[in-house]
Amino acid sequence: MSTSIEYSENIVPYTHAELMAKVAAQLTDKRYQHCLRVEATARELAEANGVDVELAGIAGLLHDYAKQRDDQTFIDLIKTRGMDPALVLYGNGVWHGYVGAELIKDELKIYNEAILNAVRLHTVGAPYMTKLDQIIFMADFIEPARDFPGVEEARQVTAKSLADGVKFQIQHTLDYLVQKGAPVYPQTLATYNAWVGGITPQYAK
Ligand code: DGI
Ligand code: FE
Ligand code: FE
Repeated sequence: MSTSIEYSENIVPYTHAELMAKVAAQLTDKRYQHCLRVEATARELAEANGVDVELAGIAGLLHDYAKQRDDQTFIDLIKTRGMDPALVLYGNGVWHGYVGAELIKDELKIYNEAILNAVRLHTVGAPYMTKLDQIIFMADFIEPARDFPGVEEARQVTAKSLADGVKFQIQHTLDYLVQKGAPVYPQTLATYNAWVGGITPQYAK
């Protein structure tokens, strides 16, 4: 149970209970419960893939910390922090990871770049992703309450190979965006090109 987790690595200046309360305060109960499931799934994937379990759990718990901020908060941060100006053209789906990491630094005083990067990349991925990045990306996609056609296959593929899970997800996401006629953030396409299209060698690693 996530409520019985005790931190021992001093990765963040909080107890697990304190960090849960900080996340809960920013989100509806529904989305907070999703974060707890992503935390638990991330810990399992970390255990299975030789990644620090405490680190993965923290990143999982925090991944949607900024999801419910208003658009103007994100737009202001994109402008004042010198982020990719093209980001303003997209929406919350792309912003809450990339720009959300800034709010985790500002408000929670968490500066661990492994955690921040996993949060930044959790929606759109990247051509190169650390194992932790891959774990948060996948935990968000396959946590137990996810229910979409293909999720069971995604779980099975990911259990066999984290990298194959990433490949599966980015292909699924790009397909979904194209079907909807939704705009595709260039990095989402770069992730697809790297992991599915074989344009960069990362997938072979
Ligand atoms: O935050 P969650 O709902 O738990 O999940 P998420 O962060 O993976 O996804 C947020 C949404 O972002 C999801 O509906 C897919 C969408 N998305 C991913 N890549 C892109 C995108 N939306 C647009 N418009 N463009 C993208 O490149
Ligand atoms: Fe998200
Ligand atoms: Fe999420």
